[in-house]
Amino acid sequence: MIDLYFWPTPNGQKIPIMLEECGLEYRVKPVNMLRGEQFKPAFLRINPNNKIPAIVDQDGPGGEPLALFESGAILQYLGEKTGRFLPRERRARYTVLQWLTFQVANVGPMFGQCGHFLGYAPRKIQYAIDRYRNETLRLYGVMDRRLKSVEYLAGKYSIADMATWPWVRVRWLHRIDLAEFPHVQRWYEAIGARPAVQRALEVLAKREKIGNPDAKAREALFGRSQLTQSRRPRRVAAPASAGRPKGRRADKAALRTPR
Ligand SMILES: N[C@@H](CCC(=O)N[C@@H](CS)C(=O)NCC(=O)O)C(=O)O
Repeated sequence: MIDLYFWPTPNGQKIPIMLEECGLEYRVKPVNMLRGEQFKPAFLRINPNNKIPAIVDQDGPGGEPLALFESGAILQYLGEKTGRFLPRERRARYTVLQWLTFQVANVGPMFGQCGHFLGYAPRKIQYAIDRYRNETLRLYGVMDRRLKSVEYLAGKYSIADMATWPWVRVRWLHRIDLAEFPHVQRWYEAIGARPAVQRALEVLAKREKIGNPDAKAREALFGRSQLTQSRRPRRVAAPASAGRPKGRRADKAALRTPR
């Protein structure tokens, strides 16, 4: 049994897609990040980075439970556990890992910032909007050229597609018109038609809320909660000249990281 720590967002949805594709048994543990549940000590013990998704595989390696965070690591783990959507042959495997890394290192952060400055920032900052929307458009171009010559990002349907697809699904937030990227459109529709993907989208579907955060969500996601978590407040944006603790003080500070 796999416990899925989840909220219905593009990063979250990657994991139920893979779980459904593989027919793995899982139970959903909602982490309402709009209300700050990602800062609960019990969740921080699973993901000290206070983000969904995370899993606990009760039947991990050696029969012991394994807790994992970072969607890319979780997808690889599930691919290895099941032998599906992550080939063993090295050339094919690294092609998948390359496009998976392309998603987690580029698509996620850049589309995310694009959506932030277009749909979440309390004031319009044109430089930031242009910067991240241009990057988003550039990445759509990379995917479109790739998908012109192959059916799926790594050739065959894989965890790289599962990681990328939910981000294309919320393209309205990034003001992307798929008609400009016909190969991405063909790929998007093929994946969206898969029964496992449709089942995955039903997980907590009623709680899905992208864009227009209310004051509580804004505080949980972008406010001081991010710095204080469940611990004592830290000073925000100390000047660089304030210096970092050295020697034993630094060691003690490191030990305060939630575990
Ligand atoms: N690199 C992480 C990103 C995860 C992430 O950004 N999760 C967001 C939701 S899409 C989250 O939990 N945000 C809550 C917060 O930042 O407090 C991954 O791929 O798993």
